[in-house]
Amino acid sequence: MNELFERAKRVIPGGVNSPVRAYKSVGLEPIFIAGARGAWVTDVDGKDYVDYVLSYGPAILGHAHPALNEALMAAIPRGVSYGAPTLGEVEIAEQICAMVPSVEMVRLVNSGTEATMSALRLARAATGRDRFIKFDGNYHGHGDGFLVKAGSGALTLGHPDSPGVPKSWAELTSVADYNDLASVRALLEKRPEDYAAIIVEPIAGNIGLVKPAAGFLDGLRALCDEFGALLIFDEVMTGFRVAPGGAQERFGVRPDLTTLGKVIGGGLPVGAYGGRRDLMEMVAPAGPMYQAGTLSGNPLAVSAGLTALRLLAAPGFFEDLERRSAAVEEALTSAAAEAGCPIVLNRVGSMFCPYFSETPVTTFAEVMKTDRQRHRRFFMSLLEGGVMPAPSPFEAWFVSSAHGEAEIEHTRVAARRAFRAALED
Ligand code: KE4
Repeated sequence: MNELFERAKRVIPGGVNSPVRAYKSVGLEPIFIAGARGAWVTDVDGKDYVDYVLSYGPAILGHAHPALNEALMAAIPRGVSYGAPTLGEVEIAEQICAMVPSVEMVRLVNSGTEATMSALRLARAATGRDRFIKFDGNYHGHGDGFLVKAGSGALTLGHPDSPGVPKSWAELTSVADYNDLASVRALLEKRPEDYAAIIVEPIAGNIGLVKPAAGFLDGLRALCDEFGALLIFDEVMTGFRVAPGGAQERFGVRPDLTTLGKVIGGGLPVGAYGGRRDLMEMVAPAGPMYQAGTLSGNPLAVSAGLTALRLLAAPGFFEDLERRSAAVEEALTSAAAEAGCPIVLNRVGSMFCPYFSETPVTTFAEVMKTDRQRHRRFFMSLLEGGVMPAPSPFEAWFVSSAHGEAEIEHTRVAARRAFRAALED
């Protein structure tokens, strides 16, 4: 694998097409994957792992799901991209509007980054205001204005504020503390007429997993109404993951705009933004706010996404996924207890994060105090044991409907050893 990485680094920056894959934060060389099926991935040396990365969220049905394979095989002979509207795009838009409570209209794009960039532009167009508020550690893709105290790979690599973002752009981004409504009000009161939007991960999945405190999301809704800003839920990670209608269904808070990605494409490149009809009617060609994309609504990606969403919408899917996720949580927490290794495991549905901490982890500041050396030793031992979480203490783990008893027992055995390894200071 080493020679493949050396070869990759000669032609790809850092040898990877997305920084978090580089394994830098755990001081290892990245594992190259040769294939995947169900809950398992296989590396280029033929080693199998139970996968908790799941492509950072999309593979909620497990890898190479037969129904998705069938949909893709049927779509390919029809040609893969036309640059023209198709029936599939109407069907997936109807499916999204049926599943996500606040979405009355939706525009497909090709990534979560495009979705958040477009939603922010729409909020600015609708309000005539330029500033917006994000939260420390929240990650909304690599759009310039969002790379200010960003989470995920930006935080992992220690570049939460990236060079190359014009100062004048970063200036329009205000950063508040997650779960701290007073920090939001303070910003709004300083410039009561200037904020177009508050964008938030309704569950903070890019600093591991931090849940919204009781009243936090409702509080943001009220603050937006009080100051005339729009509330954007970035559900790229939580959408179709923590409930059929995402976090907004789970927590009962209605944003003005929602961004989506990951699961929506069934593993193929699909993002989307949607919400109130009066706002979405402003998007070209219906309205003046311009946004476009050659491959937006791509027929191949839509065939996979539509198949995936229909499977998720089936009765009982999320109850089954909750049972599997609870079993994974129990396997990890009991393994940690048997090893005498104190952890805090934060979970919402089928996304979770085990932190090496003896006290609750409910804010970004508390995440930053968790023990990363223990995480690194834990991670390395898990890999040896054939279990693959994300290579960063700032990424969530994901469970799929393909994670069964065998995978969970395999995880328990590997985790027992890994928690003991974590303690070997
Ligand atoms: P993409 O542009 O990577 O499709 O989506 C950006 C994005 C937007 N909003 C949220 C809440 C997200 O979690 C993401 C992307 N998530 C990371 C994983 N934490 C992507 C993994 C990567 O960068 O390789």
